[in-house]
Amino acid sequence: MNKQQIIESFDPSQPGLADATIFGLPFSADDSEIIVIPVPWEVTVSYGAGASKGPETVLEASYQVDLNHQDFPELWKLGIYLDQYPPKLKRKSKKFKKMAQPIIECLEEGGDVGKNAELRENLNKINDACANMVDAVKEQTTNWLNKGKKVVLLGGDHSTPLGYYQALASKYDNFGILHLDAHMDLRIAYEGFTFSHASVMYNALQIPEISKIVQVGIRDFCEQEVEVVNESNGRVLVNTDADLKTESFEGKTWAEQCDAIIESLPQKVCISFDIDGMYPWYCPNTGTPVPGGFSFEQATYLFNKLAESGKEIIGFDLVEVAPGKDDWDGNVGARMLFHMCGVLAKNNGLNTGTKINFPRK
Ligand SMILES: [Mn+2]
Repeated sequence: MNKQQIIESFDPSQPGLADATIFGLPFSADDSEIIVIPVPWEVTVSYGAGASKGPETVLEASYQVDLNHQDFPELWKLGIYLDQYPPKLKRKSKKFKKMAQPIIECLEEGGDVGKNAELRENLNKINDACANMVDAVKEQTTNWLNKGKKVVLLGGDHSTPLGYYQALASKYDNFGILHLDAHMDLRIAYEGFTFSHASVMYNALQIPEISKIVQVGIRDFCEQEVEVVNESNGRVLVNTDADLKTESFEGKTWAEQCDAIIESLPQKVCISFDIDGMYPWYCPNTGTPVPGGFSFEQATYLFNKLAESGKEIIGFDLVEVAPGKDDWDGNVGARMLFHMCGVLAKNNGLNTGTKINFPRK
């Protein structure tokens, strides 16, 4: 069957087919405009665990997402395809995470990893393994970009999109990152791990094509991160949750705040969404939850506004979704992923359909 025939024979009102790809869609990679690269990785995670299961949690919940999205009712027809894991990544994540735990424990007990030959050697091995993960993600992203696909990344912890940014940087010579997160992730080699989840935006700053990082929702940072911001000469802009809330308590609307955030971004934008940027009740099982945050609808409103602003969205990542006893975290992640795919597609001129408007009076 060609793609049109597949679309005509598919009933989007039925729950997705179990053997289908993400969101129960019936398309192959070739027939899909959007490719989702899943990266089941969480080697340098110290506190809560589970982000390596993010992709499977989101996939399981995705079958329950209604395809008839109010803003993007025809998005599903474009095709969203969940790619394979980068080779051997899941197994390696387990192996090197185990190796990392004694190093993290040593530091937590005030020890010096440099004085322990075994730990020192293991730290080097872990940094090499993380560098390989970054390379594998870069290669997989580049392959799909070269085939003309829109590519998005689904983590994994927040260390996973660095190779994705590198791939975007070989295609676009100037872009910004709209970074939604409770954390700045600007630590330099956190706990000795060059590619720590807490260092991803510091590492992104080493990519010269990334001209700006605009952070939103920040409510946890260390002294070193403040220094990195101050020494960035305006390359890192920070909208802390406290500053945004104070302005809103004093009458500034979210619409006005979104306009200011969008205005501060360069023409081309990649979104990096750490799910813990939202209120913790949307992501109770994420690794490092922090009180405060923004709502699901505030995030989607910001993305819709960005899509309509005249800026060009070149990609996005969604990271740090982790499973709990029920499928709530996956449900939120899957719905956010679907919405962000709609924003990306619409902004790139693909046909996502006409917004459904209902009679209200
Ligand atoms: Mn975070």
